[in-house]
Amino acid sequence: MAATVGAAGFSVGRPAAAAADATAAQTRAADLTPGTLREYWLSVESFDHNTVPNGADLMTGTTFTAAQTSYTALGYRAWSPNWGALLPGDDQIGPNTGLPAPTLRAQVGDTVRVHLRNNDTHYRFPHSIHVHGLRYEPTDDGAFIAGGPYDPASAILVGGSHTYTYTAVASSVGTWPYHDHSRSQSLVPPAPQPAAAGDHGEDDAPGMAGVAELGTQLGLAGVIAVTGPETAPVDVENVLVLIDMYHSNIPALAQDLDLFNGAAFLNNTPTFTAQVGQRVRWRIVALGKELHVFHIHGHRWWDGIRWVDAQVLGPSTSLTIEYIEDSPGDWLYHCHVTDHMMGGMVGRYHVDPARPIIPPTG
Ligand SMILES: [Cu+2]
Repeated sequence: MAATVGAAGFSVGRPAAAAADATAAQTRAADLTPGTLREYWLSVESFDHNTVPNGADLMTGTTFTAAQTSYTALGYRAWSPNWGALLPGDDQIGPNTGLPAPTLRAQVGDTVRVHLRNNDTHYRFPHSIHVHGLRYEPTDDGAFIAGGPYDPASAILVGGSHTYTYTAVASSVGTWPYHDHSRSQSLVPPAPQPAAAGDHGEDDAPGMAGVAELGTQLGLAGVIAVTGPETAPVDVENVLVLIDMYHSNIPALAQDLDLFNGAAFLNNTPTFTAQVGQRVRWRIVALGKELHVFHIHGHRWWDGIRWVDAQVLGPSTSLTIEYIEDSPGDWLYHCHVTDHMMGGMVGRYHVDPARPIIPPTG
């Protein structure tokens, strides 16, 4: 989804110092920064999802039934305060379909507060949010290793919630992933029964069994975009999350798939658009266990050292690509690892010519 982000294009909340609820976390955050408070109300949702809605890989002519490419996905979705109503998609958070997760935005000096509720009624797994790039206390790390089996930040049980507090510091500027980092799980064999009331799982075997970050593979991943005083405003911003899914982990899928924003193959993955003359930014993150090479046909950009048209990224790393659009036409963007292209990581990027300048009449 293309988003228009201007210099003043962020929706902002109230100043941190003016927040009404004086919790310990808030006091801590307010001590760290006097900036703006950006508050997000997110949930983990479980829902049926077809990764190849047009049923075809147009590159090879392979066709799929919906059953072969569908599974029960997990996604973070954004709500109005106190989880009142699901938010419509917009240029700031993205489509809010859950795939990808809502884009979280901040400027240096801001406090970011994320309230997360676990509505995973299908798998009934505990879930969490773990962010990269922002500053936070260990108690808001959200990684299972950081606490006990049911640490409130690292394993939010179904129906439960947790509030995470982060700060955007000078070294936070850039593009970062956030994702589920709760305890490992497995769909093969069937997941353990959900804890009964009063059973906090102390006698379970949390250990290393199962698939690390299975929740992330099922869809719980998104982008954090942090801007600073030097960040240029752009006309178009494309957000892309790269995740690979494995039949061995998710038996509902007939084969392994390599996904852009939860979709595989041309015309299922996002079709991005821009116009000659526009400043374009891509914010891309990868999660999982694969190395990727992100390539845009017909374009080059400065990577800080040299001009490139393809860049490597690996698990939990990101790319921020910027250029002034000068190449009209229909282009491919794709992962250049051939197995990943064949598994679905290919998309369309359409660039319109510059609008003609119409001379004033009269
Ligand atoms: Cu790849």
